[in-house]
Amino acid sequence: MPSRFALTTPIYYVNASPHMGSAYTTMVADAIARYHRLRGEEVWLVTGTDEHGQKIQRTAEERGLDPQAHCDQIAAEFAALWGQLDIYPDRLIRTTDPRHQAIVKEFFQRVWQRGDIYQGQQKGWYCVGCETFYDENELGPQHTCTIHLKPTEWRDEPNYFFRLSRYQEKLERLYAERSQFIQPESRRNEVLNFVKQGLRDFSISRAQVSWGIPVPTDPSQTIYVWFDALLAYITALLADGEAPTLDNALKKWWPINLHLIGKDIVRFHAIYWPAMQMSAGIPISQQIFGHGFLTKDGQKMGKSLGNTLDPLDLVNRFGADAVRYYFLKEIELGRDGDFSETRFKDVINADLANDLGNLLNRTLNMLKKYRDYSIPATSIAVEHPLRALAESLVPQVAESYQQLQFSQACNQILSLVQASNKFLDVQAPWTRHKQGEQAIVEEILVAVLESVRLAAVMLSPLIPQISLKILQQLGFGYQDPRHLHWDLTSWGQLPAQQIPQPPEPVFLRLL
Ligand code: ME8
Repeated sequence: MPSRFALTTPIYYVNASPHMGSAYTTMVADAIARYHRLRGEEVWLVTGTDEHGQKIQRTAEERGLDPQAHCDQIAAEFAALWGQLDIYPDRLIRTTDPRHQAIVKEFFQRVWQRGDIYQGQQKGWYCVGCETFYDENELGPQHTCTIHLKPTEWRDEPNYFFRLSRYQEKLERLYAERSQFIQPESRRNEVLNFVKQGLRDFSISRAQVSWGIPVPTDPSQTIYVWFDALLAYITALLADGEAPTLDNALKKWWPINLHLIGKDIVRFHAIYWPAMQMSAGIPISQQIFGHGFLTKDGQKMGKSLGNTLDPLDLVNRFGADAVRYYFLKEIELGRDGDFSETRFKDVINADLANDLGNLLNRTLNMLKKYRDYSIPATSIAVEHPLRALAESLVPQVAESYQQLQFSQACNQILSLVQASNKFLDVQAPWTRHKQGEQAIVEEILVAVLESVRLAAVMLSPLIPQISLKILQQLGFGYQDPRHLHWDLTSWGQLPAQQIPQPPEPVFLRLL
């Protein structure tokens, strides 16, 4: 049976249309999902929308819309964006899905029966943008939220609380036993420091928010949007038509292998969420990776600040593969990164149009000129420099993907492409052809085309359509990148006599 890999993006708030920040996490998640599929694993990629709570209620009110109608509209925009970016989630979960309500209620009951929920009085500063209470010392001047740069609101109301404090030791043990649980290391250290200061119980209900799931034991309150949203990771595992029970949801894909999130929500995922799982008596998710921010002028790009970059605009102008490639290669996962259109065009033109696209194009043109345009029956010796390089790179690229080091994977794959270009320049098959060295010319062309083939397969999690085009030009009949397999990265699978398609640039230079 193939091994399984389940991963999630955050469940995005529908307070505004999706932007490049939301697209970023989902593109990364899609690349991870595609890599695992390429390895032959069964994959379940979850994304979705977080539709309850005060922030959404207020946004709908401001727009003069019924909250559900508002949510339907924005959720549809998210779904459409994923298609535009060539991202195909296995489940788009919406927290207003009635099946989700059933899962939340059952989970709440379990935690209630554990004795981990009690009634108390919540006093504190609340940021509606973050849907979070903050301590005074975490706020800016005049009690402003440092993320949203807006005033927080004072709250003093009866709420239900979750006994997080009870899980302090168990959480510390979890972090100690599973050193890879929170990644990257810097985020792990932040969490350890935070937990060391002592965990306090947190309120999991709201008295004045009507747009939410009612507390099963007290319908005058609704469940806190974060408690609700985290559980969407469970609801999203239900098969179509399956009854919404925890047992059903957890039986195939649990525990989730990876929660990919931005660094802004690490605390919820690395502290609250495992404690909730412990309380409900279910195994803990395997890993949480908190990536960095896309910034504009040094500030987090976001819906609330309105300093966003529109992913649809980029896709319409440059195509999905270029957008995916830029963000995956140029921002080392875990670090912040800025977007500049000049840099974007430079990277895409250098890597995709010049290095990769041009290599294929010039080699196929030579094949056309110097042969009858079929792949020569030439086997390439193990010690051939391109073969030796490719064979040493393939496992390194696999390791980079495994470690979520996409930037490094791109550089490794490109080094094969660049070496191939250089090889052509130095070997000058055009001169050798003139000198009648036909066998050598054929060997050069086959070695280069084989390298391009390998590069295309290895790049397919990042630029699936360009990879497919390259392989089709080489004469392969694949119709979908999902038909590829990592086994295709072993050298020597370009069939002799195969007829490539007419050479045509796979990627045109951006102007
Ligand atoms: O927090 N750079 O939803 P959200 C990179 N509903 N990533 C960014 C980004 C930026 N500038 N801006 C946003 C929520 N993101 C909750 C999640 S999960 C159970 C509930 C990405 O719509 C990043 O992944 O505010 C961040 O964590 C996520 O969008 C927050 O999305």
